[in-house]
Amino acid sequence: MSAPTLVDTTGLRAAFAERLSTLYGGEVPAYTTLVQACHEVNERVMGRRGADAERFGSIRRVTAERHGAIRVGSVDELRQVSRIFGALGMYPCGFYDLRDASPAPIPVVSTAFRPVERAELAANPFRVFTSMLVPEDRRFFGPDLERRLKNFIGSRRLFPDELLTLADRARAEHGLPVESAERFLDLAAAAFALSPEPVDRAWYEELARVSGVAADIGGVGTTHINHLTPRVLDIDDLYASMRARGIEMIDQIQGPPRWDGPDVLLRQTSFRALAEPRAFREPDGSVAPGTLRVRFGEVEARGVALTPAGRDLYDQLMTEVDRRVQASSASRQEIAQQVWSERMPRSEQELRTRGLGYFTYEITPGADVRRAGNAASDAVRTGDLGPLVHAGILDAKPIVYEDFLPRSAAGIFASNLSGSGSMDAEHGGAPRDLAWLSDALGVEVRLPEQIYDAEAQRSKTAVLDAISVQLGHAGPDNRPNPDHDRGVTQ
Ligand code: OOG
Ligand code: NI
Repeated sequence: MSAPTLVDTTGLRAAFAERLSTLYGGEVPAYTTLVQACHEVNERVMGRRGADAERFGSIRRVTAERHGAIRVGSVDELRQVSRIFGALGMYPCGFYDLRDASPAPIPVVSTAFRPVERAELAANPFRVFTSMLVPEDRRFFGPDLERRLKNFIGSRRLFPDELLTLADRARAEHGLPVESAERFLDLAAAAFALSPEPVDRAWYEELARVSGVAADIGGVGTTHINHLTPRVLDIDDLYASMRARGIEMIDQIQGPPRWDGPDVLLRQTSFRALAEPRAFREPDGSVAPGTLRVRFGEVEARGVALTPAGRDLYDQLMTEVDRRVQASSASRQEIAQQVWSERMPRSEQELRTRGLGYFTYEITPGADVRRAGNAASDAVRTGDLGPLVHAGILDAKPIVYEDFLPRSAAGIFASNLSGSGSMDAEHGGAPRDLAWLSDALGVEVRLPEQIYDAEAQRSKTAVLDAISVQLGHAGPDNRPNPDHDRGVTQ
């Protein structure tokens, strides 16, 4: 007797990422060009750098890796999103407030749904940057518009009940039987497709005067995936390849500059999608054709996750770049390279020893811990792995950054807005933070740095245990100790 085959959580996530990729490629042809260009660049980098190219994730992972972005209108809608992504093993991580972002304030707060465990990330790291409108924020919306927005959003249904029920079942059972899985994936992908429903022109335009993002969220009856981002191993090469293919990219790569030191955090760039045909309902009730530009293309390269101290340094350097850009005629890229070469650690090793980046550790294959002399027992005693890494006994591997950067996100939003919108800074905004979001969602929103830190700590404990075992079981003056199965910690 065999049980019906279950598609487990990881399988559902991988299948969903693939479906969205097919869907988006059908809707936005430039996306397919982008994915093709990424494959070519990744192959070139693999050819050039070999195993080292996989330092931040296997080529299998990187090839399948995507992040998407969606936008919703209320806490209720976000809770439903959380149920659907929960079924895919994706949990809210991080809090991004884009309401006072530059170059353009956006009336949303955001989180990212993603896998958390290293093994899950390695199997498929699909993540979705998810933004929620804040109609209560008086800097953007007056009381009357807030009320009408809430009515509109409150009366729509983004996700059918059947989808939500299947999602709940998948979460409870850690997967779904094949047939239900197919149904779930069909419904989930359909919920993020662009709707053919006519857009109410007057309503859409009223919201667009406040913010293009408010119109995209609250001006239509559905949500949609607005970009799907592949990962690339050399974003400068990719940028040039896309231009050579005739696709107009935004004028720069966001995040850290290209330089000859370690890659940190996240570098992203994007292209503006062409206007897509949409039907509009005119004030007289007639339906007329028109266009909207709501979907675009983005690509990213990822580097080492930074500790809070590393992140502070990164933020300081970005501020310094801004300052010098104001006062100089050199390009932002040149200035950023200069600032980086003055103040950013030149090597991963230095990032680690200065406590600026997160790393995991393993015993270097073939290394003999017992030959490390006192360094090994000292490490067990003090917890300081530095000397063992230095001696080549341990290998320190960077933890890849799995999250987003608020400033880059704001730049991505802004580069795809037609109008600049309007905000009245005289009014108070509605306070929102990570704790507020956790509360509203009824699910803990994790702090990314805590996830990285826990992983680094776990790895450190595991490697110290392994060293203890090797010293304890094979050390020259080790005597069997029946009370102590590891033998060395005293
Ligand atoms: C999200 C923009 C942010 C990123 O990669 O930083 C983002 C949006 O446009 O909805 O996806
Ligand atoms: Ni993005």
